[in-house]
Amino acid sequence: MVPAWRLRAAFARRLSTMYGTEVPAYTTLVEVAGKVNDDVLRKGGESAQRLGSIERVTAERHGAIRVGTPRELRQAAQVFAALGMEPVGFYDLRDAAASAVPVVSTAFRPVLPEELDRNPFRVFTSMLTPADRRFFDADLRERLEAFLARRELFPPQLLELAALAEREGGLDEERAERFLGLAVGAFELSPEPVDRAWYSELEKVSAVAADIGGVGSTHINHLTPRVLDIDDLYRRMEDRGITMIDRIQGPPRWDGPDVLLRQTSFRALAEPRTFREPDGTVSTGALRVRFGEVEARGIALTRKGRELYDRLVEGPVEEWAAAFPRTERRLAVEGVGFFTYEAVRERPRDGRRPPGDLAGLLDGGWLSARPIVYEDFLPRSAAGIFQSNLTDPGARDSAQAGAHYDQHGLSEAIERPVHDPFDLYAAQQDVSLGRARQILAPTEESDA
Ligand code: OOG
Ligand code: NI
Repeated sequence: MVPAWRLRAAFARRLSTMYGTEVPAYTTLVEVAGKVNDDVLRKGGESAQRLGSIERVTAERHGAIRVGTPRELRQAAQVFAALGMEPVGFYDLRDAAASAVPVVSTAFRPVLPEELDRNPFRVFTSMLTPADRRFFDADLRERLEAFLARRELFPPQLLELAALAEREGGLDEERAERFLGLAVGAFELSPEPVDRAWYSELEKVSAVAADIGGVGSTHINHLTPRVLDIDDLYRRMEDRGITMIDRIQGPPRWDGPDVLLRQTSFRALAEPRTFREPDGTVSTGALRVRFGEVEARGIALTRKGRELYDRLVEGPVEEWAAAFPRTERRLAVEGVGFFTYEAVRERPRDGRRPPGDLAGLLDGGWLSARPIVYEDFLPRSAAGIFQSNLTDPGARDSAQAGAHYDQHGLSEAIERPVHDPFDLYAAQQDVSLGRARQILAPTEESDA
C-alpha cells in the first residue's frame, strides 16, 4: 500500500520533473535556490534549519492552478484529498489587485504537523467568478459558463482512483502508478489549438479569465521552490540576466525573525502555442501566462500578529523595525507569533511550582519554544504575483455590484470544510502547551 503522504511526495516530484521540461527557466530557479540554500546552511549551521530541516526545505514546493467552476474545484479537491491535502483559507483576489483578477482561491495542503513534516506540498487553487458583473456581462457570462460546462479537466478514472485512495488512505503499487500518471497528466499544458477569437475576447476582460476559460484544459501555472535567503536569490537571478518582477512581496528584509511569507518571481515567458484562427486555419503563436516564483517562509502569526503585519507592511521599513517584535521570545509572549512548546525540565523536587505565565515559564527555563512555520499564503502578495505578470490591466466596470463569495460559500461549492488557518496553528500551539503544563505541574492525583 502506498499511503497518502507517499503519493503526495511522488506527485510533487513528478510534477516538478514535468514542469521543468515545459518551463526550463524553472529548473534554473531550482538550481539557484539550491545554491543559495547551501550557502545559508554553510554560514548559519543549525540556526539555518530552525524553520524546517534542509531535507524538507529542499523538497518543498507549492503549485498554482486555476479552474473555472465549482464542479471543477470539487474534482480538484478530490484529487488533492487522495494526496492528503485539504482546503485551507479563503482568498478573494478580486479587490486585492488593481488589474482584473476575477477569481477567489483556497490552498490545498496537509493540515497535521506530522503530515507537513513528511511533505508539505501545497497548491494555491483559484476559481473563476463568472457571476461577477464587474468583469462579465450577462452575455459573456452565459457563453463562458456554457464553454466551461462542456469541458472535462479530470478523466473519470483519475477521479475514481482518487476517491478510492481517499477511502482507503492510499493505493496499491499498480493503482498508485496509474493515479500519479493521470494526475500529473491533468496539469500538463495541452497541445490542443487555442480558439483565437474566444481567447482574445476573454483576454480583453482579463488575462487570467482567458487563461482559465479560454482553453479546454487546465495546467500548472507555476511551481515554487522554497529558499532560505530570498534577497540573495533575487540578486543572483538578476546577475544571470533573468528579469525579475520589481519587488519581493511580503514583509521587509530586516534583522529580526522571519515571519509569514516573502515571495518574488521572474516574468512570464512567451511559450509557443497553436491557435485556431477564425477562418479555421491553425497557426503558431505564443502566450505569456506562466512564470517562475520563489518564496521564503517564516513564523506563522496570530490574528493579532497579522493585524500588526497588515498595518506595518504598508509603511516604511523604519516603522516596521521600530514596532514589530524583534525576537522570538517577544513574538511568543506578546501573542504575535505561533510556537510549539516543550517542557524543559520535570517538576523540581524542592516543590517549586512553575509560574503561571508564558513569560515566566520561558525566562525561568521551564519551557522551550519552537516556531510554527507559516504554511499558507497572503492575499496581497498573491494579488501582487498575479498582477506583476499581467501586461494588460484588463477591464472592470466598477459601477456594477460584485458577486459575493466567502469561505462558507466556497466550502459549499467544494462540499468539504475549508479550514481556517489561524485555527489550525492555534490548535497545534494549544496542544503542545497543554502537554507541557501537564508535565511541569501534574495534578495531585497523578502525583500520588
Ligand atoms: C496564483 C497566484 C498566487 C502565490 O504564491 O501567492 C500564488 C496564480 O497565479 O494562479 O501563487
Ligand atoms: Ni505562488
